[in-house]
Amino acid sequence: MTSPTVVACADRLEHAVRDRTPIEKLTASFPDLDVEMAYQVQAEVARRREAAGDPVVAAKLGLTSRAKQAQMNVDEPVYGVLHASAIHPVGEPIGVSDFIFPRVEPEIVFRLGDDLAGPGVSAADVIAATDSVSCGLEILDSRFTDYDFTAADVIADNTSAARVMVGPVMADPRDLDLALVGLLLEVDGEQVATAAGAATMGHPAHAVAIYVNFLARRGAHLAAGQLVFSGGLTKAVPLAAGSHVTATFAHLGSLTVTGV
Ligand code: 0L1
Ligand code: MG
Repeated sequence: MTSPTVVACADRLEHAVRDRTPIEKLTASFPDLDVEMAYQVQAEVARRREAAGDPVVAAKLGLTSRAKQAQMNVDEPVYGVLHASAIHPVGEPIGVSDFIFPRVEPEIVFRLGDDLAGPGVSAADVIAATDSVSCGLEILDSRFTDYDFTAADVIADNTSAARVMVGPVMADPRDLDLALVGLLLEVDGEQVATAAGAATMGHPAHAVAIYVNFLARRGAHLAAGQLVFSGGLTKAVPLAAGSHVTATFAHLGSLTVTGV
């Protein structure tokens, strides 16, 4: 049976998304909410969305770079899921009023060709199981007042997942050193950050391997065909109406999101 705390937290998060209104962080009302229970809350909200016809189609890693960990004051990676409704068409603007605190971050996206199951998965195993890699943008949205949370809060909140975009270039990861793939992030033509793939735990495939081994401890795995967002390479930048955020990657092309 799902615990009353998990149900109550899932209810609050669902209402926050529906009403586009921030809520007090869950740990303020439920001080016993730990990381383990937070993943149960995340799974409960995902289960409800799937039951409503919105399947999980991708996985996401969060807080895999020091830039992101420092920005959010949480020093461990966190994991979430992406539903079909989260995949946003490239070139279509994002209505910022659909969200509470929309922010954007650049990521490297893996498209799996084979199932990936731990334990003992290495970065080389991840590369071997990957069909292609692309550039991506994640549009985050925290459901918590002042975008302030603990690790347990943000895990329960499905790691602030809101929307994602995937670039059209599909590169073979065997042809690239993903650790050295460079990235330039611009807001309205102004450079705001630079990074390389190594920002995500030394190598994006290493970050994915750690995630797959985490899943194995929970009796889960990644399936062929899934997309995996490997985590923001830079800190996230706010998305304002009328502004354009562009990420340009070496070898993987570029993506722009426009706020309206
Ligand atoms: O994708 C992420 O890094 C999500 C975890 C951090 C939460 C956030 O920045 O909203
Ligand atoms: Mg992210």
